[in-house]
Amino acid sequence: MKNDYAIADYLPRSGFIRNRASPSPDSFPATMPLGEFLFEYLYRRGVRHSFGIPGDFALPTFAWLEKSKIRSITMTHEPAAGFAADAYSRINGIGLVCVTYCVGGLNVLNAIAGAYAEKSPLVVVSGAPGRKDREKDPLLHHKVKTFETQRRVYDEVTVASTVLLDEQRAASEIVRCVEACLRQKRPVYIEVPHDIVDREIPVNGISVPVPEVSDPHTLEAALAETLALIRAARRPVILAGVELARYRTAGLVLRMAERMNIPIAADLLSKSAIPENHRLYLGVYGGAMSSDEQVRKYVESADLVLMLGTFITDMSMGFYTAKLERRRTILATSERVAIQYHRYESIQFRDFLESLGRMKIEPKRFKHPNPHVVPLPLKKTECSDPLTMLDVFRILSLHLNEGCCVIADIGDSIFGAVGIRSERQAQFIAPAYYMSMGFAVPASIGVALAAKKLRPYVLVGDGAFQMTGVEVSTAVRLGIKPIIIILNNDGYGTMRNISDGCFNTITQWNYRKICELVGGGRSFIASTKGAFDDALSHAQKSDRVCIIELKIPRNDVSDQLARIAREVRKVRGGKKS
Ligand SMILES: Cc1ncc(C[n+]2csc(CCOP(=O)(O)OP(=O)(O)O)c2C)c(N)n1
Ligand SMILES: [Mg+2]
Repeated sequence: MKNDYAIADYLPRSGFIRNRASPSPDSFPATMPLGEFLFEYLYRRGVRHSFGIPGDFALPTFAWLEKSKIRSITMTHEPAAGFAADAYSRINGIGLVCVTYCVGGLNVLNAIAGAYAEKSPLVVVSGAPGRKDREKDPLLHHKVKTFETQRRVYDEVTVASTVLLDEQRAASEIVRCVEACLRQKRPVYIEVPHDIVDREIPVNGISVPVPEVSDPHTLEAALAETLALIRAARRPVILAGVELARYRTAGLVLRMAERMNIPIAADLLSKSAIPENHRLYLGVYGGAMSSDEQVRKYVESADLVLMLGTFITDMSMGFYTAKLERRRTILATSERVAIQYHRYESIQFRDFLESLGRMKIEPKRFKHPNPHVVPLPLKKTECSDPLTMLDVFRILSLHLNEGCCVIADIGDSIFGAVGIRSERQAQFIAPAYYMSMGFAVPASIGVALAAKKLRPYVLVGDGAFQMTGVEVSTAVRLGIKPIIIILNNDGYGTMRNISDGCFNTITQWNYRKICELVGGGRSFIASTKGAFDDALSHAQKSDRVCIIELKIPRNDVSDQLARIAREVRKVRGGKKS
């Protein structure tokens, strides 16, 4: 069997949904100061927190932010602000980053690129030189090539951008960008010149763009074809994608699956979009990166795979090891509906899912292939055994419940996390497609602020921790209490398993001193299974930031990483350590 999906072919472009009601234009006064309107509009569209760092060009904008109902969170470094806002957006539905011109805006760019790639709806507001400053094109601090440079760079990582140089159009430009962000679930860029932000701008007459609708004939034809395929299928499976989380349609798909009795697998990016303790849930599918062989076999032997909101990426498909033939798949995303070898355009994702949910279909026969998926409890006799990667995820799974959100960084933290499976429904967030290191510690701040009931559980390698780990200081200052688990395997373990060299060596930090450095939190260190289990129990009872350093043997890796590294070596070459 072959995999005939061309990955680039299925990367989503853009899409529209019906959103919660947009604010009525009449509910604003006729004119408002630009800064006041900007943050009031963002507040009304759901933003409650902003992440960033000010600078002189941005100070007037930050002054309006401070006067608004949005809480401003100052982070230690712009990349961290971007990661925090990205995680916040994934949970809250929209997020905000506020930075200064170029030194801040370009510093946060990598995080915004990740948000674009993984469809996270966040708004970037950047302070900027004033309209007057730009006359005669002087050399002003922070300018790179032209005054347009930052905006042009941002055009590559956003779905809408604007520089608010014209007071008459400023309000409608703000509305256009914010609405594009909400509809397309991707970042937008708003540049605010410092000498315009205090000006009174006309606000009456702003119009909110009308949502696109499905073409009824195309929708009907696609549904008829889908219906016929589902009816004929004896062993269908749903591959639930991340767009179900972004477009808040997971419940819709779950009810449909229940009525039709069709099992569901997730991929690494969408893990936890469907409750993992649901009777129809199989596990994570991703070719060689699947959570177990049973899931892989089930999905690859299904006669129909309904891929709903799924991103088909190299990593989520286990580095070209997934076997999904287009002949037996239906792919529905916010971009298009593709059935077997042909595509339907002009269909709204939600319309397709809602109509599909109304279809009358006899429930399928389904026997769960793997009923004993929850992790084995820790036996007293094994407590003094050295900790292995396999046990890290098993022991963590035993402690998770509905109040936990696991955030995995890049490295074996994310590959091994495929195997996390709890009896109770924990949440999971990871940059599983764009794969930027440094995401998880700052993201825990975004998660904690977006959902007060969720306690973040960060899984981070020693390398990734050294990139953004000092952000624990912000968590301490805000009284947020993530549990940060540092998987210390003495360097870049993932890279070592693909190709080793001195470039994979990093400095050994004394991670226990971090709490002292940032003035708060509790630290633990564990090298046995029992010590990790104890540390987790203590951390769960603690109301402080907790940092647990795990001493992982240098050459120990999760099964998933071992398999993926083997595949990458096959394609790219390289010598394992
Ligand atoms: C920002 C960024 N830089 C570099 C990489 C490439 N990269 C992927 S994994 C990795 C090593 C991660 O090391 P660590 O955090 O210690 O985790 P481990 O692999 O040891 O589990 C590197 C350098 C990346 N994904 N992101
Ligand atoms: Mg490491």
